[in-house]
Amino acid sequence: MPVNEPAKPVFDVDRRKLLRSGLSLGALTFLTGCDISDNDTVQSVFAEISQWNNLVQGALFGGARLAPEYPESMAVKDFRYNAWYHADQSPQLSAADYKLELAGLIDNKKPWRVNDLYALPQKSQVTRHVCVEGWSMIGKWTGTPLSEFLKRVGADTTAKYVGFACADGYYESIDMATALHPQTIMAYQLSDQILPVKYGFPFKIRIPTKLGFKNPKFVTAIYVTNRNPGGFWVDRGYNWFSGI
Ligand SMILES: Nc1nc2c(c(=O)[nH]1)N[C@H]1C(S)=C(S)[C@@H](COP(=O)(O)O)O[C@H]1N2
Ligand SMILES: [Mo]
Repeated sequence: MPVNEPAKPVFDVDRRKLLRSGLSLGALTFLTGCDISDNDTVQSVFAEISQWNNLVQGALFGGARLAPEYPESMAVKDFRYNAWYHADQSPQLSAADYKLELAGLIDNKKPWRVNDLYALPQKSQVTRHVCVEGWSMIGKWTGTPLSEFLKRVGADTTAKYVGFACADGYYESIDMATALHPQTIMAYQLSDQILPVKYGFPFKIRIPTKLGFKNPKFVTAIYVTNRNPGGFWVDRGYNWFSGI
């Protein structure tokens, strides 16, 4: 669906990370000897820091750490919506026509229909969604562990990345450890209701160990690859790993 190109958030986002890591812009100028008023140079330095963050975060968080889960009473019913466009512009996928496409290092690439997905084993979890824009909210999501699905379709789980394409042009990717993490689910329901359109019908990938933007909605394709596919916001400057 055609949507407006969002502004590039590179500078702000990475500057915040930089400040959190205890380095000032002045110290950075000193260390790198580069002119920080030159935007290209600034962005390439931030890109290097972001790459370093991927490595450090991968080492710190690994694949095993569990996100906190909360009592059901803490789950917010009227969940906040977010995307770069208004909710009523959300892609409306029809359950009858929908097909989840599979690609890359997967043995059985037969597309999946909604009913077949919804018939898979499911679990519920109450976790906190944290958006990089500065809000967070606890919700209850229900669906199939992505690891279970990847096993069923014969995905090569020794590959490095799992990528997702979405009906609104959004895309994301995660490391295999996160894809196989027990709390990473294909979420069909929010607050015990089939996912309403704006929240990503027919499903979103819910990853409570990652920032909100790494939780793609309206997923239309899943692929397994050894080449990092990047992501919609990642390619606009956010850090790829973005663990929480
Ligand atoms: N397809 C798609 N997925 C997306 C987004 C989007 O714009 N399109 N936005 C991301 C961001 S930044 C957030 S915070 C969450 C918001 O999910 P929600 O609308 O269920 O709260 O979806 C993420 N997944
Ligand atoms: Mo977000």
